[in-house]
Amino acid sequence: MSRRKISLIGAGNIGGVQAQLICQQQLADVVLFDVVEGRAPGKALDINHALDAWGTNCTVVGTDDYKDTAGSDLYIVTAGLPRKPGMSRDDLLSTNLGIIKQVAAGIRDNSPDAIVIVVSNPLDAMVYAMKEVTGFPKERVFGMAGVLDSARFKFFVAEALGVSVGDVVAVVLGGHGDTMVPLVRFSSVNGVPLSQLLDSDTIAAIVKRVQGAGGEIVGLLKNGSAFVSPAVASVTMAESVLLDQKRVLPCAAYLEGEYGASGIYMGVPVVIGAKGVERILELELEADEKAMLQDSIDHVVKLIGEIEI
Ligand code: TXD
Repeated sequence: MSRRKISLIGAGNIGGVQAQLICQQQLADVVLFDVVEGRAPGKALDINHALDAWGTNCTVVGTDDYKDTAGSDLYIVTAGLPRKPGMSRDDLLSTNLGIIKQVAAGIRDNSPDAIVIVVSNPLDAMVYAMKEVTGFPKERVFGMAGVLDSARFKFFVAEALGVSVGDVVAVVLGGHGDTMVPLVRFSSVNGVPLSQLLDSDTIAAIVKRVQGAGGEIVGLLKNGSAFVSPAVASVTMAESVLLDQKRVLPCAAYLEGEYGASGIYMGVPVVIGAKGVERILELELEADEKAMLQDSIDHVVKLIGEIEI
């Protein structure tokens, strides 16, 4: 029985950390792909020289040829430009759409049965384009955003309360952008509602910081965006697929009526297993939560409407 195979399309800041994490966790052999000459092979060699210390036999191959990705069980796609200070994720649409179309064709033509996790921004639109160009069923194409956004929410709550982040439950719905919806009512510290632990102003400030956390990091780094936490979040999703863990995670999934939306990708709670998105969980929302989510749906509909496949 051979080891599983994950191909990482994009060997930039996030791709390099993803390859490292997958090897360290002995999840699969890795093919690291990039169009910049030498970038993938160079990072592959560097990571392979750490395998001994990690006690793993998973290896990394670097390439710029999609044929080397053939037969992959899973792809994680970070190909595309990151934001610069002052840019919104949506500003990346036209450039990254062209890249994603190219990537989708490479995946479709070499691994027609693969599962694809998209990371590239603007996330909800890029996942949509990936599904449209590959022609893969909706359960096999989904996006990473909510796992990162909820991790940010958890951290800010833990920091405010001086508690372990592992004891915080935080839920974020909606598009991966300023209209994302941190659901305070569904968030807690070991079942204790946030409203019993933090005053409303502090909660409101945390919600706002979660929505702007990506931009906060872009502003600090000046050249590039968050990359360790997105790598960890996407590899967490990959692990749930490869080990069939049935994790309940917030992911950008294709909606066909759920949450009152159809024909778009958006962040919702899903069950992730060997088949990909195996189930979408519908939460009962109150009027104010529904209104916030509708704003997010409207924004994603508008963004996807700008896509020409
Ligand atoms: O939560 C989320 N989904 C976001 C996603 C969190 C953080 C970053 N987000 C987005 O991921 C970000 O806005 C970018 O669109 C992607 C990748 O971010 P990263 O920080 O890894 O960008 P880099 O370091 O520029 O790496 C991108 C790589 C780079 O090496 C390019 O040469 C390569 O993508 N690239 C390509 N690879 C394959 N095929 C094509 N056509 C291609 N074009 C560029």
